[in-house]
Amino acid sequence: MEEERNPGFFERLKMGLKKSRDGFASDIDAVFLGHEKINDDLYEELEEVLIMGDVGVNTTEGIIESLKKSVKENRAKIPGELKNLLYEDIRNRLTSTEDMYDYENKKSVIMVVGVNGVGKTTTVGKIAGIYHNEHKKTLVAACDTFRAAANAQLEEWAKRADVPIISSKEGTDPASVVFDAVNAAKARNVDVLILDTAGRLHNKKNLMEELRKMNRVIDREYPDAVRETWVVLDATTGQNALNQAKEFNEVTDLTGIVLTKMDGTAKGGIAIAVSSELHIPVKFIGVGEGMEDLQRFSSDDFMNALFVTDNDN
Ligand SMILES: Nc1nc2c(ncn2[C@@H]2O[C@H](COP(=O)(O)OP(=O)(O)O)[C@@H](O)[C@H]2O)c(=O)[nH]1
Ligand SMILES: [Mg+2]
Repeated sequence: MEEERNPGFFERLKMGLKKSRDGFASDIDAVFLGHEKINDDLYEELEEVLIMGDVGVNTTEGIIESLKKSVKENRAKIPGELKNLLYEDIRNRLTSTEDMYDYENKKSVIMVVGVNGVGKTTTVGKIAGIYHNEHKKTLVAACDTFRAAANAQLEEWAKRADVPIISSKEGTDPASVVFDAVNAAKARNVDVLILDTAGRLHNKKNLMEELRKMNRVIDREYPDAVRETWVVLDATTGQNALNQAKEFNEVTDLTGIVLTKMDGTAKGGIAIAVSSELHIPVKFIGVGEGMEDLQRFSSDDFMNALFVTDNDN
């Protein structure tokens, strides 16, 4: 994986996170620069900046509390030390697990869920492109049969990614598209099958039924496949994104998060909030509309791309 990483990769991430660097990250930096001592005033300002930056009240409180403890343990005296403790704390909250990409070495089915407009179809297309470039046999399926345009949009992406697609007609039962897709995947010895779905959270019961039905078809038709279910979250919607993830997690077992439109927010803290509160790893991060603007998530790269370090000044 590492050797296939293109050299512009980190630069692209950094560019995509520019708004958050100039906003959220430099606001944090300013708090530390504005104080000579670690005191209540500093903690209060930091708390405010974290909450304003979409880290959310719960996670922010957790961070402040753990910082106060670390400061005691480490006998930290100056704001610079506290800043390093903060970065360390944030890094630890970015959930990543050793096995989070294990499915890539097996036959897998990735179901992509999320509410309308968050970037599901785009994400399916981009991920298909990534896997195709990595020489994995990839298939996508248009299980969003709610809107006629959804199928056409995915066809466009499939063409761009140079992967085959199982198309569908508006109004078809999504479970029957799943049925066709998993059987095609088995017959063609596909490595990764990616399912685009319709997001209609306003009717939770319907959605739950629909997801359950699709899951049942995969369980029955393709029991050997490794199953992944990812919720796509639009970073520009802030705390709403967190609530959406929670709701989807109630109706299906999420194994991953895709955070899109990070390029469109100045509040990069949402990545910290979702990771810290849901304990589900962010697997991919979207920083633009193009094919190349989706990457596997690395907490180290994310930290380095987002936060202002002394070398930057
Ligand atoms: N700026 C930006 N736009 C994105 C990103 N991901 C998706 N989009 C845009 O979001 C819009 C909705 O995407 P779509 O895939 O149709 O969402 P869906 O309704 O969830 O399938 C499209 O205009 C995409 O180009 C991203 O990472 N950055
Ligand atoms: Mg769509």
